[in-house]
Amino acid sequence: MNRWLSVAAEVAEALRGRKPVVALESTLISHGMPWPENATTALMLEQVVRDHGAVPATIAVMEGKLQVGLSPQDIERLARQGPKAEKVSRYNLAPVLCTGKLGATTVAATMWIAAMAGIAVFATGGIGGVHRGWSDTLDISADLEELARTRVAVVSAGAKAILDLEATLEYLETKGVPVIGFGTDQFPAFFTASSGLPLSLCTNSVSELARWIHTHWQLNASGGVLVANPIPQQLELKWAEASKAIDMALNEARQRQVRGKALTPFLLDRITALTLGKSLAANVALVKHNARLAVDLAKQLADMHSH
Ligand code: PSU
Ligand code: MN
Repeated sequence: MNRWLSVAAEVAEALRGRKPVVALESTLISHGMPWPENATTALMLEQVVRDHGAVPATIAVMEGKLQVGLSPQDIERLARQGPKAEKVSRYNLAPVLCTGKLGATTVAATMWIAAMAGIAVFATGGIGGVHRGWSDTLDISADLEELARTRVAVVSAGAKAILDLEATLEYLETKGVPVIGFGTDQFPAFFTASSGLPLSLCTNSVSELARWIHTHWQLNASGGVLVANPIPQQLELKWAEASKAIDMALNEARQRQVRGKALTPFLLDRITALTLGKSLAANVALVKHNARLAVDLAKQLADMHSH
């Protein structure tokens, strides 16, 4: 095994026995949510995965290792450090590892590490994507390139609604990434169940979902699959409220010249304040919902591999 990889005993045992494992990311903890909701959410996600019969593997960079499977103490440390932890993507993973800093992994870095460890399913909130105004800034999340290159199924509530969702879908199509709506034929918009953008791939069945993913990989395709699982309707934000808060937050970011890796955390934080915490509650609910689906998907894929 890779000398940089440190896999928790429980996770290693599950992988050896071809039992279902679900990877979870850590940027969501340190940069995506405030203390203490970030800690309670991260611990709750692990519990949801366990309760439904899979092993959780939260991933981060710690003590000069790619740590796959964290202790509750590790999770609390990441949550308390918050934005002081490095936000790690593909471009800075090696340097952060070498300097021994605490690193919170984005979707991109988490996918990469999960693939190294042999984990096929990963649950997050919403992936990064093509930012609005991309033609001036060229700000396109490395999450999309990672989906193009790394064989992991990412269960998400779509891409974050702060983005240019139409351009994000176009980019994924160009890169050959299947985007599969689960229980919907529209691309979800993170805080809300639908963006109004149609998806041509959709299914209501986890076994069909697993079959499509398995077959995609059997064709020797490189790259991941994006599962788009909408937030349950009773928990979603109202579109008008969400889009108003997003527009206000985007304006503030422009005025204060917040750019690059700071942009997504800034917007999420401002939207939480502007919606009086409602967007945070929706974010917690949607990741939990994704973790639940990821367990079922991991079980199906594990079954297919053991036959
Ligand atoms: N999903 C959430 N909250 C988050 C993220 C995802 O519900 O904070 C994080 C993921 O780690 C994702 C990152 O990779 O936001 C995107 O950052 P950027 O736009 O800078 O690539
Ligand atoms: Mn960016």
